[in-house]
Amino acid sequence: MKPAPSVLALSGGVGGAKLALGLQRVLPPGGLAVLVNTGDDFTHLGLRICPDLDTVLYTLAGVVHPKQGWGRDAETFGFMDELRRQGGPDWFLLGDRDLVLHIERTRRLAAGERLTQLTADFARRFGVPTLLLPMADSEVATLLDTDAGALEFQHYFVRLRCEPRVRGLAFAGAAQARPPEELATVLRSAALRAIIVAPSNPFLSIDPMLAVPGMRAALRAARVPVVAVSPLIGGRAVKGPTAKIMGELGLAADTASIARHYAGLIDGLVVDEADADEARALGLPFTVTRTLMRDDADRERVARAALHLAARLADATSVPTAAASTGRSP
Ligand code: FO1
Repeated sequence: MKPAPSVLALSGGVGGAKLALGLQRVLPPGGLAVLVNTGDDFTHLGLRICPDLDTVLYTLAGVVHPKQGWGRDAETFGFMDELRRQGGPDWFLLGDRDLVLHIERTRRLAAGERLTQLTADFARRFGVPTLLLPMADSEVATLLDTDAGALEFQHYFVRLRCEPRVRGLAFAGAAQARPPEELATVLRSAALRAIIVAPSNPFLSIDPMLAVPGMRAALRAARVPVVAVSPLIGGRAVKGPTAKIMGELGLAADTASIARHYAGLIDGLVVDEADADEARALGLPFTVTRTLMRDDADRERVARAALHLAARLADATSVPTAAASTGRSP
């Protein structure tokens, strides 16, 4: 039998997946569960597409496109070429191998399977030892209120390349959504030692999860340290529109804004060396490392930094954990 996960990570797409891979590499097989944003999901060409789930899956399976950070490596685009020839919508790239997951997911959902179940089966078939959990089985859609009108996430992100100015965000369907029962099992388990919020976009990737009723309370009720890895390095996002959106929402793109955004959820923050001075002024436990994750050594280093901070916090509050009694990281 697989061991119960000792760590739960919250992740969006590319950046979060890198930390998830670091965590998977430093923990024993089965030691990690990843709760994944599904607010980016949409139905396109009749197919149910779950980009963040697939990005995390491909990354943990070692088959992600190394440069893009999403989609498959060694991909071909025969389908897209033919779709273009037929005048179909070609703004969202679907590789031939990648297409199989969308087709299978759509078929299995229509047959009545839950997203959580079929995602776990995909992970098993890819040989991924980590438990992948969508934030909800029902559909939730991140909608952006922008100067170009109301936009579904992928239209804003891919079709319009994040160019419109964002005025606000909404998560359609979130109020009716519920965290999957499989998440409750992880959170109630005595094996759980830490919850790590990956350096994903707090507004686009983490907030949709926290918008699911009961999610925030369930995470806190686990009574383990919650540690976030800041998505900013010296006021800039490694990839994606985090800093741009923060500016558009009237927030300074700095560590203090990230800490304030996660207030009430997190107990500690991992920041980049460039942000060490800023972090010192926060009054929040923190640790410093280089948070840019270019290779596996980087991913493991950031993963270990987050786990060590969580273990330190568990010691400090004398939450009885194995880490506290043995001095090991979770
Ligand atoms: N991102 C792009 O920038 N362009 C694309 O055409 C694109 C297609 C795509 C297809 C499948 C998939 O799983 C992801 C895809 N992504 C694409 C990435 C995706 O839009 C974003 O990484 C996430 O939604 C943001 O986390």
